[in-house]
Formats: sequence, C-alpha cells, structure tokens
Amino acid sequence: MNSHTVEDVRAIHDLPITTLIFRAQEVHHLHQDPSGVQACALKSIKTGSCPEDCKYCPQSAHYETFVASETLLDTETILRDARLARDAGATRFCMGAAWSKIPEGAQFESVLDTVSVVNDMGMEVCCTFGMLEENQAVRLREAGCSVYNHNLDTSREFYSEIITTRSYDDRMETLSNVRKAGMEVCCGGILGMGESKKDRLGLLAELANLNPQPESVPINALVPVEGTPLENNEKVDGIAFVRVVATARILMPKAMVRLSAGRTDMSEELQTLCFLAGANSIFLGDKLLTTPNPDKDEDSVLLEKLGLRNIHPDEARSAQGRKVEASVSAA
Ligand code: SAM
Ligand code: DTB
Ligand code: SF4
Repeated sequence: MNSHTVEDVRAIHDLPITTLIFRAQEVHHLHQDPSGVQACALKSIKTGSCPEDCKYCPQSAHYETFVASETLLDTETILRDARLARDAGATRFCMGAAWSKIPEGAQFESVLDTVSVVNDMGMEVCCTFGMLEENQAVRLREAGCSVYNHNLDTSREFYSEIITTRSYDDRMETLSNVRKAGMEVCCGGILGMGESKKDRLGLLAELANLNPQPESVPINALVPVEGTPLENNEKVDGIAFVRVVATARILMPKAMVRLSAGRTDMSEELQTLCFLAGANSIFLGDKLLTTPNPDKDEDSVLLEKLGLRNIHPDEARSAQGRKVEASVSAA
C-alpha cells in the first residue's frame, strides 16, 4: 500500500521544472505509449437541478446559471451522440448525470439499458452519477460500465469550503463501492478553486494513496461560471497546472492522466507542456457536460502537429505491459 505524505509529494512537485518534466517523461515512456492520446467523449444525460452545493458547478440547484435543467434523456437520444462520438474517434464514452446519488427505479433501469447498448458498440463506458451503493455499482458493471468517475476534487481540508452537502468520506465510500463491484476508478480534481499549493499536494497524496490507485486521473482547470460562487476566480497559473500533471504522472505511473475541463482557455503551447508532463487523454467534442470544449478540428490539428495519435486504451495497456516486462528482464 502507498503512503505518500504531503511532504513526499512536495519533494516531487517542487523539483526544478526541467527535472520534474524529465522524471515525468521517464515514467511516461516506461509505463505508457508516449505517442498515444486517448480521446474520450462526454455526454450530460441528466442536466441541472442538482441538490448538492458544489461551488464550482453550474448544475447545482443552489445557484442561478445559464444551465437549463433537463430530465433524464432516453436511450435512443444518447445513442445518437454515442455513435457520433465513436465516428469522430472517441474510444471512451462518459455519461454524466447531475444527481447527488443514483436514484432507484425506472431512471436507473433506463440508464442500465443505455450502458449496455453503448458497451455493445465497442466503446469503454464510464459513468459519473454521484454517490452509489455497492449493489448499484454491481448492476452498473454487469450492464457493461467498466469505469466510474467520482472526483475527490481537492484536499480533505479545503473540501468543506467548496461543498457543504456531502463529505470527503462520502466520496471515499463511493470509491470503495466502485472497487468492490470490480469497476475501474476514475478520480481526480479541479485546480483554480482558490486552493493553496498545499491543498493541491494534499489532493495528489490522497489520489496516489488510494489502494489500488485510480486507473484514470482527470485534472480539471476550473471553468468559472457566472452565477456560481467561484465565477470571479482567477485562472489557474499554467505552470502550476503543469506541475500537478507531472506530479500525478510520477506518482501514478499506470494511470491515464486526463487533461479535462478548462482546455478552451489553454494555449496550444500549454497543452503541449501538459502532454510533455505526462497527460495522455483529452475530451473530444465542442461541449463538456454543459460548458465549451475546443472544437474537434482544433484538437486534430494540434495532435497532428505534435505527432501524437489517438489510441485505444487496450493498445496503451499492451504497450505498457511489453515495456515494463522488457525493463524488468533487462535489469
Ligand atoms: N454529479 C456527479 C458528481 O459530482 O460526482 C457527476 C457529475 S460532476 C459535473 C463531474 C465533475 O465535473 C465534478 O466532480 C467536477 O470535478 C467537474 N466539474 C464540475 N463543474 C466544473 C467546473 N466548472 N470546472 C471544472 N470542473 C468542473
Ligand atoms: C471530470 O473530472 N471532468 C469532466 C468529467 N470528469 C465528467 C467533467 C467536466 C465538467 C466541466 C463543467 C461542465 O461542463 O459542466
Ligand atoms: Fe451536482 Fe455533481 Fe455538480 Fe456537485 S458536481 S452540483 S454533485 S452535478
């Protein structure tokens, strides 16, 4: 079991940037396919009116934002987007719902049907529906959902300044239920919420100490949305963002590190630094859940310029297995 302290994490995070990126690159080349970037697609299947008070979120019912609430979409509507996403090259389809926890009954049954059809289309299915019980996690996995996203968002200490309607331990419990059901864990955080450097280190330590570590770590830059308490937050410093990406890569070598929300505000050069620091996945499509994302043509141009290619996660895993075996037998 890992037991990284905040001070251990600081020792990595604060390295001279040249050494930090070099170390992240070493880990990245050993454990990942360095030329590959996984494209994921996101779809909000139930939007807005969420009872939780997450201060960053445009979908919370506690704040008045541009988001128009929608009830749960039916399977056919979601499938139309899933097909478009697959045709655009996405290999993972993530469905998000503005629920505090998964509801029982007809809505859950409908979601299970949707999961099963998307899985049959050959895409990895990831869901993010809020808190869940172990039996719900089992049903989701059996329907074909292989990954569940549930973010810790920030350090344990700062969490209660951002969300008062649930606790860090509630999040931990859902993550444990996801694991018990045999699903992969996608868990990360948001930078730019007014947290200190120590809070970022604390988040990284919490993520790296999860046992087993998350297979997927989304790193979001806050998208400040008018009407939320964080609407006037300053944009997170680009280099500070890169340091977190690199530290995540070093601490969690096998994870896909996903450059998530906030890319519309990042230059090509900053995104490139993130790839150099070990990020190896992006969300594709002009919308995240409710806020904008770069156009898919812009992303193709960038990946083409960088000589990076869209990979399927199975490819990444087998490349990773071969390299680790080779390095072990050479040692
Ligand atoms: N309701 C579920 C939950 O909170 O677990 C799932 C959907 S929620 C929108 C998924 C994640 O999106 C959050 O955990 C948060 O990390 C991220 N997110 C939400 N609003 C954001 C914003 N304005 N900027 C950056 N990330 C955001
Ligand atoms: C994650 O960490 N980021 C994605 C995904 N997991 C579900 C969501 C970002 C949402 C950004 C705000 C919005 O578009 O509503
Ligand atoms: Fe609801 Fe999730 Fe938004 Fe929090 S982050 S308000 S739980 S949709």
